[in-house]
Amino acid sequence: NAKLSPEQLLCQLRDRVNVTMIQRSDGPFGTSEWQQYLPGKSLSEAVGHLGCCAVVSSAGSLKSSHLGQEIDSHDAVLRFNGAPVRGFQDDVGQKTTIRLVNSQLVTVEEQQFLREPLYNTGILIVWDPAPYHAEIREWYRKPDYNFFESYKAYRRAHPEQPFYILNPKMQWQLWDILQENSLEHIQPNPPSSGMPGIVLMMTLCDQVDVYEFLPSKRQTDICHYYQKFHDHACTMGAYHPLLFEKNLVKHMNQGTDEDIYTHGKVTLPGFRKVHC
Ligand code: NCC
Repeated sequence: NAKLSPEQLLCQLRDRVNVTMIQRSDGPFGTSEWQQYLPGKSLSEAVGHLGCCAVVSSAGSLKSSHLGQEIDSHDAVLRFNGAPVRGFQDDVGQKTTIRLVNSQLVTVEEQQFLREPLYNTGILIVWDPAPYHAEIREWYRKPDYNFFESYKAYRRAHPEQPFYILNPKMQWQLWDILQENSLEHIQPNPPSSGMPGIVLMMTLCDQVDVYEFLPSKRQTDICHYYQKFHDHACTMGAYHPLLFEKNLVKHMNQGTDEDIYTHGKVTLPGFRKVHC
C-alpha cells in the first residue's frame, strides 16, 4: 500500500498545500481596478482564531439527520455552493461562517447568485479550476469559467461582505497528494469543493468536524439534502476524484467509525495542533 500514516499525511497537507487567497501581489491582480475589488483584510484577520469548526457537505444523507443543533454548536460553519439553511435548520443548522462556491455557480447561475439572499451571509470564497500547476497569469487569461465580471458585480452590490478568490494552485497541490496516496491513477481533474473546504478549515481552526462527507447509515443516492434529484455520482464522484478525497479523509479521521455510521461525522485536527 502506497499510503502514508495518518500523521505523515496530515504533515504533507500542512506543509505542501498553500491555502491562500488571491492578493494584490498576484500578477494580473495588481492593477488599480482590482485593488478596489479584492478585500482589504486577509481571511484569517476576517475570521480570527477559531476553535471547533464544522464543514457541512451537501449530501442527501443529511436529510432527517437532526444534526442542526450539533452543527450550530461549532464556532464556525462552512457550507458549499447553493446549500440552503432556511427550511432545513433541523438537519443542517443555521450558522454560516464561510460559503465556498465554485466558479460555475458564480458564472452560469449568475442571475441567481447576484439576487439570492442565501449568499449574503458569511464570508464568500470562490474557486475555479486552473490548468495543472499553471501560473496565476496563465489561469487569469483562460479561467475554466470566466467568473471575474460576476465577482466584481457582486462586490459592487455587497462591498462590506468579505469575498475572496481562492488561489487556484491549492487544488493541484491537493490533487498531487491524492494521487500519491492512491494505488490507482486518478482522473486529472481538480478535487470537488469538499476537499479544499475541509483543508481550508484545518488552517483556520483547532479542530474540524466534517458532516456527511463520509456517508452515514443514511447514505442515499439522493444528490442533495435540499433537492429531489437522484444521482449516485454526487456521492461517489465522476468529474471530481471524490472517492479518493473521501478515502484520504477517512484515513486521517481521529473520531470513531461509530460517529461516521450514526452522524456521518469525521473529526480532523487543525494544522496548529499537528506536530511534524
Ligand atoms: O453538489 P455540490 O458539489 O455543490 O456539493 C458540495 C460538496 O458536498 C459534497 N457532497 C455533495 C453531495 C453528495 N451526495 N455527497 C457529497 O459528498 C462534495 O464534497 C461536494 O464538493 C462542487 O464540488 O462544487 C459541486 O458543485 C456542483 C454544482 O456545480 C453546484 O452545486 C452549483 O450548482 C456540481 N454539480 C454539477 O455541476 C451538476 C458537483 O459535481 C460538484
